[in-house]
Amino acid sequence: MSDLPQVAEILAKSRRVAVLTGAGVSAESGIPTFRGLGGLWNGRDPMSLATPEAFASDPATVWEFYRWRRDLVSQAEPNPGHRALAELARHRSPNFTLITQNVDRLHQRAGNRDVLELHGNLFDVRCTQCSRTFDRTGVALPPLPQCVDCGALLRPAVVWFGESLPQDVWGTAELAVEQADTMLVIGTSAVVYPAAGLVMTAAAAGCTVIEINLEPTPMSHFVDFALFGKAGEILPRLLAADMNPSE
Ligand code: BJW
Ligand code: ZN
Repeated sequence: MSDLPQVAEILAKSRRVAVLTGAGVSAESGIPTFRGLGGLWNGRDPMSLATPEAFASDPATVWEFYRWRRDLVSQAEPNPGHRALAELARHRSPNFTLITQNVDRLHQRAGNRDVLELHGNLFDVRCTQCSRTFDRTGVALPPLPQCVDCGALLRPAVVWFGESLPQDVWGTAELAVEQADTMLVIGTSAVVYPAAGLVMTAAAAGCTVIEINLEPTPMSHFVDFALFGKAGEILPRLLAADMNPSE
C-alpha cells in the first residue's frame, strides 16, 4: 500500500474517473466471491450453475440457488468500500462512472445512481418466452416462477456464460473507460470477459489504471498501480485524500 499517497494524488488531479468492481468489493459485506477460497456458495459451485445449460436441464436447482442468493444479499449491508464509492460519485458527479460485474445491488443501496450492471442483477426476472422483464425486489418467488403475461418460465435477469451482455450498458461502459483519465479496478479476478477487457481498453486509451485487490490478478501486469489490501479499508483512505487533496 506504499503507493497509496501517489495514487491519491493522481486521483485528486483526474477529471474523469471510471470504476470497475467485482465480487471482492462485496466480500466485506459477507457475500462470498466466485473463485478461490470461499468460492463455494451454500455447498455449490456457482460456476456450474451460472450457465444457460444448467438452467435448461434443471431450472428448479438453479432457481433454488438464485433464491438463496437473493435472500443472502437482501440481508447484507453495504460496507465502507461501497460507501466510499458512493461518496466519490457524489463528489465527482457527473464525471464519474461506476461499472459493476456484481448482481447484488449493494452499490445502489450505498447510494450510487446510474450504476452500469454488466451482468444484470438478482432482483429482476425475465420471461424465457416473451422476454418481458419484471422487478421482483422483495417478492418471495415460488420454486418455478411463471410469467404473468404468457405463463412461461421466468429466469433470473443475470448474464450467464455464453450469453451477451446488455448492449446499451456495454456501450456506455466502453465509452466511459475510453474517456476517463483514471480507472479504479476493484475486487475482481479479471478473468471473465468482456468485462476484464475494459482494463485493456482504458490502458490503450491512455487512462491511468489503479487496481485494488487482496492479491495480484492477470491484469496486474498491465495496470499502472496495484494496491494490495481490502477494498473496504483502502477506498475510504483514497476518498479522504480525494476530498482533502492538500492533506
Ligand atoms: C478482494 C476482497 C476484498 C476478495 N477487497 N479485493 C475472451 C477470452 C476468454 C473467454 C471469453 C472471452 N470472451 C468471452 C469469453 C467467454 C466467457 C469468459 O469470460 N470465460 C472465461 C471465464 C474463460 N464470457 C462470457 O461468456 C460472457 N459473454 C460473452 O462474452 O458474450 C459473447 C459471447 C456469446 C456467445 C459465445 C461466446 C461469447 C458472459 C460472462 C458472464 C459472467 N457471469 C457471471 C455470473 C453472473 C450471474 C451470477 O452472479 O450468478 O458473472 S460469472 C461470475 O464471474 C459473475 C461475476 O460477475 C464474474 C466475475 O467475477 P469477479 O467479480 O471477478 O469475482 P471473483 O470471485 O472471480 O474474484 C473476486 C476478486 O476479489 C479476487 O481477485 C479476490 O482476490 C478479490 N477480493 N476479497 C479487495 N475484501
Ligand atoms: Zn412471458
